[in-house]
Amino acid sequence: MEINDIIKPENLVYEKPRLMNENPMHYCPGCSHGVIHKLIAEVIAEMGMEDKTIGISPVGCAVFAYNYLDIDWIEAAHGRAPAIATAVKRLNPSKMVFTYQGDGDLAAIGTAETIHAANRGENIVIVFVNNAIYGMTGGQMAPTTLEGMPTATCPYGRNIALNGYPLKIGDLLAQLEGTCLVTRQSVQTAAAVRKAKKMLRKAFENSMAGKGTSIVEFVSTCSSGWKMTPEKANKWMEENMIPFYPLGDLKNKE
Ligand SMILES: Cc1ncc(C[n+]2csc(CCOP(=O)(O)OP(=O)(O)O)c2C)c(N)n1
Repeated sequence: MEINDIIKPENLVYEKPRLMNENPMHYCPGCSHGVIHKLIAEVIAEMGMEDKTIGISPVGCAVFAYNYLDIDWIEAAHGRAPAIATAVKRLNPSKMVFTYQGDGDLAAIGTAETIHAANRGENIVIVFVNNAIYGMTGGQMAPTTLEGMPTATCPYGRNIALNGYPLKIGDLLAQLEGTCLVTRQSVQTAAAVRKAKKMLRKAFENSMAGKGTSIVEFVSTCSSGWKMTPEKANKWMEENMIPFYPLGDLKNKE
């Protein structure tokens, strides 16, 4: 029997998104970045925007996002992705423009860029991967680190008196007039992945409809930085991260 006799469209239950190339990913086992990349690739292809999408990649573990998704990319300096996305979208209004940022990138060094781009209502999508830690540099405390959560720079856990409160930047962005969609999603189960994809699609559609800034936050794991197995990290995220960063829409303007 030939392979084409087996792989008939009616037998196909899964196909790698066309926009994802064959480059082996550098992400750690259990990392959320790979799944989120896949969802972005699927949504862009389903919208038929393969040749019209420009991604702005961050500094952080996703610095190599441009190696995996075959679309146009620009690499931003740490935290500056929303400022670059602003220029790219204003100069190319027919393009679909998104940033892809970790919590260190978006909610620490890039706080000003993020807040002002969102407040201006730039017609871009901000994909925000919140793993509560600086992943790439070895698991240091981020603004989003939970109270009591140990990291490389607060080994006894985040101490509010010393380090301040974890920053719910999604809630803050939802208060701004310029945002039309702020939603918090995750990718640890099949159901969560499906929901997240739906909201990602809505965000990209909003950007093309000129509705303002859409932010899709992904509450994520970092098994290496958290020093947990992928399975334990997912459980820890469900038990600790999601109660503090509840999933769902923080704002969804029709
Ligand atoms: C201006 C500047 N400051 C600091 C760094 C070092 N640096 C590289 S990645 C990173 C943290 C990234 O963390 P995050 O944005 O949360 O992404 P993750 O790696 O967790 O996906 C830092 C501080 C840098 N590259 N440039």
